[in-house]
Amino acid sequence: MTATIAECLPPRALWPERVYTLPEVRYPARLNVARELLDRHAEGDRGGRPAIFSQDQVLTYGELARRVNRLAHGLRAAGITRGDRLLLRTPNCPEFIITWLACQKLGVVTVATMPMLRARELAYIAADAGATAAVVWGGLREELEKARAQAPDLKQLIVAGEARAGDLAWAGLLEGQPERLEAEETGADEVAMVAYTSGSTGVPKGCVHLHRDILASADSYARYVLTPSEEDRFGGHPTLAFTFGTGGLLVFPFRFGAATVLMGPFEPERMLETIARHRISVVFCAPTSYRLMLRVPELERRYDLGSLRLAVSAAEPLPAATYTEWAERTGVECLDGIGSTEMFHIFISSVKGRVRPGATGVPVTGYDCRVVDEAGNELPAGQAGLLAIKGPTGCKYWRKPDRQAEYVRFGGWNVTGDVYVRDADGYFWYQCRSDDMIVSGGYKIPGPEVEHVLDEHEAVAESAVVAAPDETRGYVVKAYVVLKPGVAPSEELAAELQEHVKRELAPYKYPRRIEFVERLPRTETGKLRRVELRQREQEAARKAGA
Ligand code: 3UK
Repeated sequence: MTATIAECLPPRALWPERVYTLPEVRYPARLNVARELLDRHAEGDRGGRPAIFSQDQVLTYGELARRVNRLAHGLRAAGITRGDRLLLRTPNCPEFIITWLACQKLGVVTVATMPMLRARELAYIAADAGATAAVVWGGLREELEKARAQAPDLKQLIVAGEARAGDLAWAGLLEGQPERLEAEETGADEVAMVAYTSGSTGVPKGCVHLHRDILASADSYARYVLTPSEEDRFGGHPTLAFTFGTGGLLVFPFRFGAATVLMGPFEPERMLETIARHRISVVFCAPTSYRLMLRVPELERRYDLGSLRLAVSAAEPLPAATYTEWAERTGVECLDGIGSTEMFHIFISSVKGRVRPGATGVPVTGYDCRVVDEAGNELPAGQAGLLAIKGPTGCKYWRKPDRQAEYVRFGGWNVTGDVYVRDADGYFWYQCRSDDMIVSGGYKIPGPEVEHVLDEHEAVAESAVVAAPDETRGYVVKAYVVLKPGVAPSEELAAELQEHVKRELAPYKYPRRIEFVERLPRTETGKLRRVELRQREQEAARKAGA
């Protein structure tokens, strides 16, 4: 028996306190996110405006609304109704957006999964979410079909893109269906989606977002930081299944009647070409992607980036050096912002014209952000502590009451697990994840701080710094280093890197151990998986001790 939604939500007493300091986020009790994002823009003359650019296809708001309505009728005819959970597994293509909006119109809860996930991970998510149906892209069906053995509730597979004989085809569901459909009268507090974390710190956790949460992110972050208009075109590479992408490539453009530009997998040249060809004005990328684009020779001469008004960087800190080089070469400001799957999107961001390179930025209008100690007391400027957030969005873990109590603490604050310093001017500076703090011989050393310094060395392409168990010191600082092409690893170079860190930072922070590697482990969303390197070190220590 599939669990009911009410059984999967955390107890109300453990919900974060919701803060509505902005008039824009005080929504009526009846609210349907798809009506707000789509139907408002599809009526009358406005329906002729572009909504989605994908390869050589353009979908107007009017056409998009007709397809969404036809699919919604088709899903209903297939027995899928309000409160059901539908797993969504496609690349970044119009079918994702059409399915997502059709589900929202019906009050069906979407559970989008990253295209790269494998059968075991998909089975976990499908079973945990209680998904009874899935929309899957033909080219991504195999792993989901394997997963079905462990996900008994998953009864219907709807195949989009290339379907085979005998499939319940996505395209078939639209056939002969009416082009109009009134959205369900969903509640503002009704569950719209469950987004799974990438699991960079353990098993994936479902994060619930209500109809109002999704709009609130657009009406705080997007409205005030991106100042969008109907003329904007949003683009970028994050998968639509990641809330960074759901916001940047679906919710934000559609909230403001703008267009979204979808593209295939990220490659630096393809991203630059897409910006130029589709006149993208706001682009969303992870910091690594900006660095890769900057490596494209003569990018400023070869690509016309004149349409670009803003670049957004999230998922990992944007180093000052990347910010500066991007600004100098493209003339466009890159706004760092920290967001999370739990909060739906960005809650601290840099603001155009007031960027401090290296800082994440200032609290997004509508959010209250503090740095606190382990007891929840606010710390003065300059002291490192835990980041605590309150705002119109917040963490509600699906079926994880224990994790919920860890995330929501100190009387309703969201505690993200990040260590931050607030400066005297109110800017927030990222230090590390609380579990990336290396304690060595009694010293506290933020691994990422050492990485930044290593990365400044001319021989280094990138690095990852973690704690390695050590008999004398408890732990020591261990650096995994990827060298630039053409640079050969050697003991001399390792010693030189150690000296470099000692010169730039308090000497106790230098990496006592250095290992040269070809590449670093990353999640699909581009995050460094330090957890994997930590485990490797634990394992090695265990073997050495045995
Ligand atoms: C880290 C950052 C420093 C930080 C995300 C924008 O990354 C997103 O969501 P995830 O759930 O991870 C959340 C964690 O990632 N992080 C994200 N951005 C930054 N650290 N500087 C940054 N700018 O540890 C945070 O707790 O995968 C980002 C929008 C939506 C998202 N889901």
